Amino acid sequence: MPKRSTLDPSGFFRRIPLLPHQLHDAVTPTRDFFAVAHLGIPRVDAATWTLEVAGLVERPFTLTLDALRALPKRDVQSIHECAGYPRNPAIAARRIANVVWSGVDLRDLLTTAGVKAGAKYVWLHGLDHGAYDGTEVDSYVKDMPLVRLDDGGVLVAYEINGEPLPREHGFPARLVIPGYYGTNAVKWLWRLEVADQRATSPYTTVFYNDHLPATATDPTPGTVPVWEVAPESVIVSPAPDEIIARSTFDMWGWAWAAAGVREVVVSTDNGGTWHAAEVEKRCDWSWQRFHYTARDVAMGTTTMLSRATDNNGATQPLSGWRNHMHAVQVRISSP
Ligand SMILES: Nc1nc2c(c(=O)[nH]1)N[C@H]1C(S)=C(S)[C@@H](COP(=O)(O)O)O[C@H]1N2
Ligand SMILES: [Mo]
Repeated sequence: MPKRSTLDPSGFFRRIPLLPHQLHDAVTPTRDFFAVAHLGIPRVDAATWTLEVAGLVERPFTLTLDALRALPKRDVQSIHECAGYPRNPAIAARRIANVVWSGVDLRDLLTTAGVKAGAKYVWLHGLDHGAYDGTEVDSYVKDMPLVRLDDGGVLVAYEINGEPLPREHGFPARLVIPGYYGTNAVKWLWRLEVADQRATSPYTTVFYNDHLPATATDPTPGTVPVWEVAPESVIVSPAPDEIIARSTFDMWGWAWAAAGVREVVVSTDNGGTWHAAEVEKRCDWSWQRFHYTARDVAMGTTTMLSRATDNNGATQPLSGWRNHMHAVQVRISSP
């Protein structure tokens, strides 16, 4: 274990995200980026910080920050989305941003270390410690299946939007797994541990596990880790409670999914009828802009909805899950 870090502040920390109608920028400025920390914000001295690569590897090693920065650098644009409440997946928190991360490809580090046969996961250890929801830990620990490395883009990131990571976002380095929920993007990273089984931390066994619905044949189907981001979309314009003095207007927003979005449909009559929106291509794991010109919308109060479908055919439910549809109520008035 490293020397125990000082937390400043200690305890649960968050910065409120932009609301959907405030997400004007394709790349979220760092000052507008939401923040979540369960245990506090460690003070980390860049001069003494090191990253260990250990566990089921042939050649364990330790890197200083200078040594990490000297390795080949990669940029990846990706959505970054909080999975919401660790024990309640039914709430759509919509803490979402889209940023450019820079750092070292985890594949390169693990190739240098030489992964041993039988290894299946990498455990990601953060320097923060303490109690959350009555559970005490020495380190915030998450895990990732090694097969995720085949899709590329997994970084030990030390920059966001071209600047060093701010303290609250994980200085000096964090793991970024594009397409995975933010909870897996371990900040203040100090150890990567290759293993043949899932991590035993409360953050991988209790929190951030979805309970599968019981079926007639399987009354206790168990849980699935909160890893890949499910398809989701938000309406940026119009804004909630906007008064629109015309029957034809533009509707646009962002759609995203780990697998990429293949279709977005929108409704201007609370789900009565649906229309295909135009969807832009994605860049790396970014969100994708969608756009629709609404025509001849009846006067009065109405609810707009958007629904994304990903490249695997998965789509958004109307309610009751973290990725349920975003609804925006507006009023169409006479010009
Ligand atoms: N070490 C550590 N990493 C962490 C967390 C944490 O509490 N400790 N919170 C996770 C959660 S739930 C989210 S949503 C993201 C938030 O990242 P951000 O604060 O940079 O937006 O960090 C993740 N990584
Ligand atoms: Mo989160």
